[in-house]
Amino acid sequence: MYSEILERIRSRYPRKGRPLEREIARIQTVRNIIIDKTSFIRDLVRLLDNLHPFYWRLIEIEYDRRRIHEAISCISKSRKLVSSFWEKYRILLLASETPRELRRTSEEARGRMLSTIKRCSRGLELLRSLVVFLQHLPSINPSIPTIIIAGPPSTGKSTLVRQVSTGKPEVAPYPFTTKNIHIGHIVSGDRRIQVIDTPGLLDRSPDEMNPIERRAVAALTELEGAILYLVDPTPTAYMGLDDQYRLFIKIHRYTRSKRHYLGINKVDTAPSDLIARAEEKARDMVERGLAEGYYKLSAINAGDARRVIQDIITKTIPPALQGRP
Ligand SMILES: Nc1nc2c(ncn2[C@@H]2O[C@H](COP(=O)(O)OP(=O)(O)O)[C@@H](O)[C@H]2O)c(=O)[nH]1
Ligand SMILES: [Mg+2]
Repeated sequence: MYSEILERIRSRYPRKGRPLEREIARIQTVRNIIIDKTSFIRDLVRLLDNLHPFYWRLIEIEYDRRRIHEAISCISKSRKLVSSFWEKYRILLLASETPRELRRTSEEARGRMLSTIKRCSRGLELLRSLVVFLQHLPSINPSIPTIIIAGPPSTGKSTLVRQVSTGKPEVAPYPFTTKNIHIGHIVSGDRRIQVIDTPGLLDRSPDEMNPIERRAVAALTELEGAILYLVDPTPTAYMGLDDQYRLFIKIHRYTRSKRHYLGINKVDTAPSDLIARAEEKARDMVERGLAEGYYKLSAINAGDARRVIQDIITKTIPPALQGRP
């Protein structure tokens, strides 16, 4: 970034004209290029000032928040200094009495401008990479209520998200992980809700995740809304029922700040005795304070899926937030 500034200065450097005008043009060129190349930080500061904790948590997976603030402060100060050097040295150039003094003053001005920005060169690199990172964030809108669907593989999470979404769910890479986030949007009148599925994350135990994945899970808990954990009561399931509830307890441990609901899925095909067993365990979770409640549903049935999501919204999201994008 600093080398880009030098490169740009070299290519734009005024070499013609009478000595006084030329030297003034030279320091002005240096000033303009530095200001121009660092102007992105004004938008960045505005953005960071209003950034939702969800995105801050994602940023903090890879970046040190203190370093970001130090870099911003370094660059803001340099910008002010460079502008004040420009004001001051322009007057000194005008007052120079000999060509030698003119040249020396101009050199000094350029040297001081460049060295103030050079001191921030690492910060500049950092912020530039942060800007690129911010441009590639998943299109989750943290100010819209979000229901996160969790549960072991094959319990019907993707089916549920598809069923309740208005339109096709979006798939976005989840930063710093090899995983994707699937975002379903529900638009009902003027209300908007997001339903998300995180394959490879909330379908397995956080105990077995790497630190980055665990922090990616933690970031999700900043979103307003609740977690719906699906279980499949049938013995053909990927996991036995006991293991499915054990996994729920583990996921709960890492997402404690959220409200949790259980969804006993596939009631259209599951034998009634197994549904009853799943229900018994769900009641146990509610009694232990791990879940707010449970539903029996069939995610392949759109009406059923919507009813469950709607009920969770009504129960967990304050009316003031419902449908205020
Ligand atoms: N019978 C029945 N099958 C379902 C239901 N929901 C999902 N499935 C099926 O279960 C399988 C796994 O579903 P999927 O949504 O991919 O599960 P995920 O791995 O949790 O995302 C698919 O074959 C679905 O069609 C349901 O309510 N009833
Ligand atoms: Mg899936």
